[in-house]
Amino acid sequence: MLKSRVCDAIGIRYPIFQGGMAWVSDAKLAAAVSNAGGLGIISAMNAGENYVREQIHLCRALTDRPFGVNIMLMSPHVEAVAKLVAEEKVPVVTTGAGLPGKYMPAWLEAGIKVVPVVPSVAIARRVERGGATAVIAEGTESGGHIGELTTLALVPQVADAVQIPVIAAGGIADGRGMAAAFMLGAEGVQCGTRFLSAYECGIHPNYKQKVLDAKDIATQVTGRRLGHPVRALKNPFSNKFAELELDPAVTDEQLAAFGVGAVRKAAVDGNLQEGSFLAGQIAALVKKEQSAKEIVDDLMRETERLLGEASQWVR
Ligand code: TUI
Repeated sequence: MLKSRVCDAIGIRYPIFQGGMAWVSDAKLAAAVSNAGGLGIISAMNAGENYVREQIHLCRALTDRPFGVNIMLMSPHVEAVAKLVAEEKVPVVTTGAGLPGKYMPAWLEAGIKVVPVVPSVAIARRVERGGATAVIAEGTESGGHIGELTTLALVPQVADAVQIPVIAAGGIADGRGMAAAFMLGAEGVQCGTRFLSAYECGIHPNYKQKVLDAKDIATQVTGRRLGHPVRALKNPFSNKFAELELDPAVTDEQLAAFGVGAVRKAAVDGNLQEGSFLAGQIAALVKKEQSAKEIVDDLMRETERLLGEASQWVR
């Protein structure tokens, strides 16, 4: 059976994290993934502490396994939510879209395992020095807010640079991606897009259908001009954003204002015109709706088979 330091450090059966996706990753999805033996993660996104507290309590009611809370460091409520997770002593905190340094002492004091998303070697080294349990090296193939480097380039460089376990993210939707991540030096994976098709994922049916219909070149990156590149499925919203981004008459403030609320419009309302349907480059590999348990079991079975057969190439 495939095991790694990630399983031991976090207390999970399988080294599979479910990404903390804004307006997607709620307590129900997180508990389903944790009950399946992976690590389910609640997204604190831009929400206030009351919403996040409610989700933590709901997750505890639905599973007695470890789970995580993802803190988006650009959130206007980051201070309050950072304090809340320490009070609640959630088992794991993952962070994204920034440097978690100033919050880490309080989280570590509360006994929380901190696993930041890192887009580079320098940031991986920094969070290791700050006491991180592991890092998530997320390549630019992923959905949502992205860094520059690909998973193929980033993971082995981060694995060489730190002693703590590396979890690979970005472009991983099946056992082939997961086996490849282990060959690059990762000891776990984080999947986001693959879990969009889970029965327990409560997004609007239009969002699920868009993922199931996606082709290889279905995603587009916008927001580079604002310093926050974001990958989403192409649609009228992403096309319009791309157009405004190139227009010198449009100010950065106007451009940012155009994007406000678009992720909610996709996930909650299923608004095909005005929503931002965040998804990674592997959306086309997501072919059917399944339970979170079926997804985790498929990933593990395929990965174990591929890694077991890998010696066939050496004669
Ligand atoms: O955070 C994500 N993915 C996200 S956050 C998000 S909400 C949002 N929406 C619109 C614009 C911006 C955010 C949607 N998807 N993934 C983890 C991630 N973290 N990707 C890249 C990073 C990252 C980037 C820079 C982590 C640390 C970092 O530090 C350097 C710095 O300058 O802060």
